[in-house]
Amino acid sequence: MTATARAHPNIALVKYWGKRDRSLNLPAVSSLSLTLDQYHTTTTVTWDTSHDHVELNGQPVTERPLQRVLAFMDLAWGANRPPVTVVSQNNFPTAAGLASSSSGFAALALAATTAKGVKLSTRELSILARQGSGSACRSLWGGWVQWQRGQRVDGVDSHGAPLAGPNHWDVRMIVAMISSGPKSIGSTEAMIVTEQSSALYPGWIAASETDLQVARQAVMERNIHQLGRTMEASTLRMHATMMSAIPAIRYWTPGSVAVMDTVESMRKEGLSAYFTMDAGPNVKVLCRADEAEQVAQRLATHCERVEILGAGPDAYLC
Ligand code: 2P0
Repeated sequence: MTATARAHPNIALVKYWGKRDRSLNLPAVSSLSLTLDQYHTTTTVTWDTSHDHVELNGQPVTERPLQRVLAFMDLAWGANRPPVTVVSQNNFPTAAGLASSSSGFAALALAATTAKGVKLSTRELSILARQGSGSACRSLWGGWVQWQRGQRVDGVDSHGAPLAGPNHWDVRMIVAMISSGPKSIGSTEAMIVTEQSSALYPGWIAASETDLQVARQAVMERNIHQLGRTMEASTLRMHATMMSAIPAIRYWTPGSVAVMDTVESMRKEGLSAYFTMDAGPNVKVLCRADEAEQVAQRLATHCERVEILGAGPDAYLC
């Protein structure tokens, strides 16, 4: 009744922001991501313990985050769920816009079902993980992964699907760490405020399908300029949409802007570097593998620290 799984977080190149169904966690748009190599979440699930207990990085999880995990355990088990113990560890900052919920719920889905003695297909695991956190449905696979929004009301056609494995294309994603502290507002809440109040939200949805097609083609053709341009357009459009919400949601800090400026300067000098940002101040920079050291050195003058990451593997049992 116990199992341990590990999953790696993914960074969206074409972003997911907004839901077409909140209870099933169905997205308003399709998205495309790269799973990272060195960061990971390792989670052990043990069913039928004396009482519910959830622990993250050595600390008990309480209140809303605990309710969120236990609701997911209800889903993973079905009716008459027994008490459960979940022990999870991230080897990178949690809730800092570095996609810890993507690796977290992917590892939890795999560990929970395996510990129950059920073997689901990766697609079924992806559908389950999506209901814990949308981006988690992409972290079951390594490398380049697409999440189709799907059309069905029951959500069974809304899951991740591998586009290309981690060895398809040797690029780097450099994390420029501006702050490793938790974000000011969680993504789920921020998405709701955006959907309800941003005048730009319909435009965001209308533009994203083209971004997805262009980015897909760029990945398949290993065209970093086409992918980078599309990635920046997607991230800027997503942030513009949330900045125009009421109240405005702004994850950018002066440090984030300084990193974006540096990326633009490097590009003018001929380097192939492009930025993306998620729900936090940290900036991630996509670049060629052979330029990564040079790009990282330039970024280091503007942030707490930099980490050079590559494409990571599928989620797996430990
Ligand atoms: C993404 N983000 O595509 C986007 C871009 C952040 C910005 O998915 O509400 O934790 O649990 O489905 O997956 C972060 O949001 O949100 C996210 P829920 P999630 O990676």
